[in-house]
Amino acid sequence: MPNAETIVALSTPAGESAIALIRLSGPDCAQIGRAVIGRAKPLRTRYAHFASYRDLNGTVLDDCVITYYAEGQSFTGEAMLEIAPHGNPLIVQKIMTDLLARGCRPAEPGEFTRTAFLNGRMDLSQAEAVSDLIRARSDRSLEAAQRQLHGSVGRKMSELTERLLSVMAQLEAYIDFPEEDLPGEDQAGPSRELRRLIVDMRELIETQRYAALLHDGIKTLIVGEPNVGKSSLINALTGSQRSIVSEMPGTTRDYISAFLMVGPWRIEVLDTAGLHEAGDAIEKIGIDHTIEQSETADFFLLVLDATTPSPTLPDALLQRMRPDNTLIIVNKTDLADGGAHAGFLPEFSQVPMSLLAHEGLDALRTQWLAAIDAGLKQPQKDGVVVNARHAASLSRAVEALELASDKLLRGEPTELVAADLREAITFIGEVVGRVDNERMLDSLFKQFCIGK
Ligand SMILES: Nc1nc2c(ncn2[C@@H]2O[C@H](COP(=O)(O)OP(=O)(O)OP(=O)(O)O)[C@@H](O)[C@H]2O)c(=O)[nH]1
Ligand SMILES: [Mg+2]
Repeated sequence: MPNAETIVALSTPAGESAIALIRLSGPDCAQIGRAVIGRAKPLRTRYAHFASYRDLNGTVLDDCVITYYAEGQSFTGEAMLEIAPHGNPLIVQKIMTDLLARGCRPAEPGEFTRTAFLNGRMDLSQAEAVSDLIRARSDRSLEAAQRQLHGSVGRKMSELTERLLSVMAQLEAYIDFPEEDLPGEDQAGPSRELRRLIVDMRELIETQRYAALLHDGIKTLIVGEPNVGKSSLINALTGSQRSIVSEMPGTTRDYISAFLMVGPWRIEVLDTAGLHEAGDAIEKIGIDHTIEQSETADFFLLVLDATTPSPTLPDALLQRMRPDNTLIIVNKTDLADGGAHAGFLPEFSQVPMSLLAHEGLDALRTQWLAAIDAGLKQPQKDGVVVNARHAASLSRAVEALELASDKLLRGEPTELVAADLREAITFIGEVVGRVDNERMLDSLFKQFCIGK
């Protein structure tokens, strides 16, 4: 559904910059482009015109580069205009005011991408990838967004749809030919393929967890008894004085969080209050917070003090720590060799460290990266990762397939099985936007930035 109006937005951040980019999309682009640079001839498509921008009063606002994209040759599929003046907020504001006076309407967040989707320039998963790409903060999430932008999710949905259609075609054979004409084992084919599809789709749904980790970062909790060096560790990892360090046990009362990179991964690391049984009321609240945070943590760094005996940890915390999601850091090796902890949680890896002497951080990073890589093996061979919206649609598709599979086993009429399969195909279609649901599109594109 093409825009009747021409929309306009500043696509670069507000503020001073070398240049700014103002984008327009819609039917008036060709006419506005010519008018603002006073050109009699039509604008050349995909050509950078360097000219003075004049407002409706004929005042020169700035020298700009103006690029025109003819309908069908642009991001949105409509005629588009990109105006690049100097990045002065005052100039930008004057140009925006002039463009509104010329009849443009301010674009809604994500409206350019939404128009591109509605004009069939991309499927819905690719439109979402545009937003993911802009927000990606780690190499891994960039890679995932780029793959999705290039259609990885769409291709996967086509593959699943093709497989379902082929099962349907086999079933149609039953509808067309009475059962006695077909050998009995033929029914086993569609049934087997259905089970395989269910397994494959469940695996795909599982990758949602991975997508959330890419997006939000791997949540890592630094835990341990008071005074072992937890705050010193978060400071060393982030290269800042994020958390107060002191020789007084119980310095950190509540958790403090920071972001950092470990190899290609984005990590949210949280320093927490020291764990010990006989604390004061405030410390107890801090410890409760730590336990609460542990419920959603993906990884733990358990810090021990080489000079003190091994700790007794709260059960609620211990239950969440496994050898594959926890590294033990034996700190203060400048004071003692840490051998006292050798038998403590023997399946867990230990990294000796002296934060005072700046020793052990590299080894920690190496082991940490290896542990994350091992724990987060690329979920799918083809690297396809789905988001929460995709997973919800796929789950409903799986439910429909399970119904179909049960009906098939019970020997119910093939027409009923086919109806479930068609429903599953509709749900798979939702992932790439073969849906007629304005509300869903509204909520999805609202999360975009303006000008995208
Ligand atoms: N000798 C030595 N002292 C250290 C080392 N790392 C930290 N410390 C000291 O240990 C004390 C406690 O450090 P913090 O980082 O505040 O410990 P914490 O675990 O955050 O303590 P709480 O917030 O009280 O739970 C400080 O005096 C640090 O300077 C180390 O590797 N060697
Ligand atoms: Mg602390």
